[in-house]
Amino acid sequence: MRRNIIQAVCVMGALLLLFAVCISACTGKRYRVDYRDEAEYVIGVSQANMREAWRLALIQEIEEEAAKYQNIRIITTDATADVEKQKQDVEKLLQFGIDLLIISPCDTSKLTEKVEEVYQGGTPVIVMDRGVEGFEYSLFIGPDNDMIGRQAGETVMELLNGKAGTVLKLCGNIHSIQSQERIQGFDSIVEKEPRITLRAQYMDTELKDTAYDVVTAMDGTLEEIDVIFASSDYVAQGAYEALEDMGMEKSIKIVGSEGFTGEGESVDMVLQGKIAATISCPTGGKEAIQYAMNILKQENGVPKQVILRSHIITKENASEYLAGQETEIVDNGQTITVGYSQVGQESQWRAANTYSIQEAAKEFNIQLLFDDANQSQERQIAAIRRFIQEQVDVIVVSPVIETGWDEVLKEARAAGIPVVMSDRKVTTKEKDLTTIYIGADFLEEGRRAMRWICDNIVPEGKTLNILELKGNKGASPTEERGKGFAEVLEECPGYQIVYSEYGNFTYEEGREIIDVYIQEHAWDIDIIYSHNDDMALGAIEALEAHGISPGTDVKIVSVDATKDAFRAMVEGKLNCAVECNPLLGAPLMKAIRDMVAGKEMPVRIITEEKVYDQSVAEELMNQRMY
Ligand code: GZL
Repeated sequence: MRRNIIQAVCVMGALLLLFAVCISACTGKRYRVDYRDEAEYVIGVSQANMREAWRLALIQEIEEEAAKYQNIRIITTDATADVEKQKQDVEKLLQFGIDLLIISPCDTSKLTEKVEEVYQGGTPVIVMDRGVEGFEYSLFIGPDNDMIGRQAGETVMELLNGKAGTVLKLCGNIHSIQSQERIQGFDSIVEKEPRITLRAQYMDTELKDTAYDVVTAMDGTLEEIDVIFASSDYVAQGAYEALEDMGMEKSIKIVGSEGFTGEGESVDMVLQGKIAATISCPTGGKEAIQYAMNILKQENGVPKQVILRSHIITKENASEYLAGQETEIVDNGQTITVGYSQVGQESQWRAANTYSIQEAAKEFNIQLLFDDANQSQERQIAAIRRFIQEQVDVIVVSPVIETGWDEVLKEARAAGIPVVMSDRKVTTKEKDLTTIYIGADFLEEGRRAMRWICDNIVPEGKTLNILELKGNKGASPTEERGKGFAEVLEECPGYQIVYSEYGNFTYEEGREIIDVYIQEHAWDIDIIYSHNDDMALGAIEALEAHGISPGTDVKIVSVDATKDAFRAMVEGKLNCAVECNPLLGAPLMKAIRDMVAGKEMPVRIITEEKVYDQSVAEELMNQRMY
């Protein structure tokens, strides 16, 4: 009897499976039962190659973090450094029915189209380490390779201690964007010192054996070398072993990069005095899974880019660095007190930004001491000093201008209070006076404005005159939107900026600049580029007062993309709005809670932004959140 039941169940099971396969064959859909099991989410990971130790570390970190979640499954592919294979890997992962793709591209430009296709097809994409061109992805997580190079350069300069010397750059994967950025950052520091002679040995791979062979082959010419900068830790290890076999390990110092921990790895070698230093290059694997879950659960506050922090690891701080890697992240939900110094109330963007911060503070259990500086740096500095006296847990500043903050930031550091930069950046003489920057990529916003002009306003037989309405002098959005715009302008013949004036991001001053221009010149402007909507809207009022039709007689491109800008586009008075997202509250407060809980902060978190024009304004206007 029992046997008959078992047989019947087997037959039923086989029929069911056959039925499922038929369904799958008929509908063309892979039946997920074989890949999903009980997982709620399947995450595909396309790795460029699994032969580089850093890439293996990335996969390991992803898998370790994913193991903390019961409801996700990871499927990993190895492109073996082959672009075409990586494209096939991505296709295969999609056929498995993945819910999100994490990809570390073999090659930035050659994988851009495939990443765009997946993202635009509706599958969220997290790009890691090597980027892709443009912004058609959900999130980028990676190190700042230029910063890693600069930190290595600073370390080499300290090792030479102001003396003349010869430095050998021993670099692999020279065609990879990260090697190029690291070398660019390194050279930018070392080339400042004329007494340093730079030599270079470039290799096709970053394997230890390759480095060993290259350095060994240099025997006889190594005598003049004082320091070797190795573009990865395994190159550093290969160089060290070669020098050791030639009895030269004491006469030549080595600086590596990647900062692997574990027995015999680079941090261990630093502790043993084998290499002088290494620069950490975090993989971001843990962050990738954490953000993937935010994306899959459609939580708000997911940024566009997370740039990870790298550290200079020497014998003096290596033990502290290792201890920091083991820090347990504990957020016991306690109320955190934050002193926030806001620029002022100069624009609608600012009003939305302030509202977003105040609302998010409530959501994240943050007690907010909020000061509005009315665009006065002096008042911001006074507010920061008040926050220090009140011993807040964290200080946040949206600085009205970039410079003049060193002294008060040193006071905050002396008081042990971390300072977060929100919305705008500062430039300080001393390093590490601030923790993380959360905001926009102003350079890219400027580029996007001019790219839209180049694509949509075609010079017909004459050079088009541009009038630029600038924000307040010295503010990072003003300087960088101007710089980004000028970069693309250089690539686009047929346009010229004929007038450029500071309008301090206000409606009134935007209007006033146009009034003054019209009084002093015959109207000869074809395009107005405004650093924000408020100045653009003031300019529109002035143009209409003088009988000039905004949006037709003169095209107008603005930055921010507030609801009033959408309204002006619907009315045909504004032609393009480049988005600058003011809703920084959620990512800011999430970062503050993570920082207080002991999590290492990225260097910067960049928000998601798009470009809008009249073709989409009516459809999207009512969806705008600010
Ligand atoms: C940009 C922000 C700028 C806005 C303006 O992040 O600092 O300041 O573009 C605002 O609208 O006044």
